[in-house]
Amino acid sequence: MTDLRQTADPTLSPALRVEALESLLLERGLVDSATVETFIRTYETAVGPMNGAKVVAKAWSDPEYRQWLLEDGTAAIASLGFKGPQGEHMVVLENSPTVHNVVVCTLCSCYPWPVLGLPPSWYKDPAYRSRVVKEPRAVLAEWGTELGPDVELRVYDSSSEVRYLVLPERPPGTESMSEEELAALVTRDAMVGVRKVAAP
Ligand SMILES: [Co+2]
Repeated sequence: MTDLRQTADPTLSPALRVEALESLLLERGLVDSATVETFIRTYETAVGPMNGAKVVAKAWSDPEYRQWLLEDGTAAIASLGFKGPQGEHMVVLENSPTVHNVVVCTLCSCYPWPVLGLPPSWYKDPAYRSRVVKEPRAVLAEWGTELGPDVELRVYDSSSEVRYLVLPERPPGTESMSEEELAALVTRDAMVGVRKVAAP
């Protein structure tokens, strides 16, 4: 049997603690392994950054949708079918030539699941979580994102009910591209704000 104390033992790695917690839930019949499997498969295959990319491409192509997205992110995103846990209160942050937004959860790993899937390991890394607040320009530079001194850098902390999605700048040379072609350019990293969307 799994020991409940293992789930809260700070000397164990998060992975081991999660494993202990999962074993415990299974042993006590609180979840069944099929449900856990389905959940993991769903977030690996059906839900991921491809959803957020569709939102961004639509906002780039349709000014009315963009306006709605910035005013009521939750409803505009749900209209494309993307909703569920960790997406109940969505706020969309628009990047521009003068403002660059980047998202973090300083407390843990809050992340907008319906549009980005599960968070990557670097997002959960304590180093990213503390440094992006203290020295955001240095962190972004390490991602290859150099911002001019005239660009205002805003760091958004997800440590509440709100989950953020960055609307990156549309790169030059994409004027004639379809929504589908645009979506293929949009990356997870750009929607968290650590990178820009590269020109094709
Ligand atoms: Co969190």
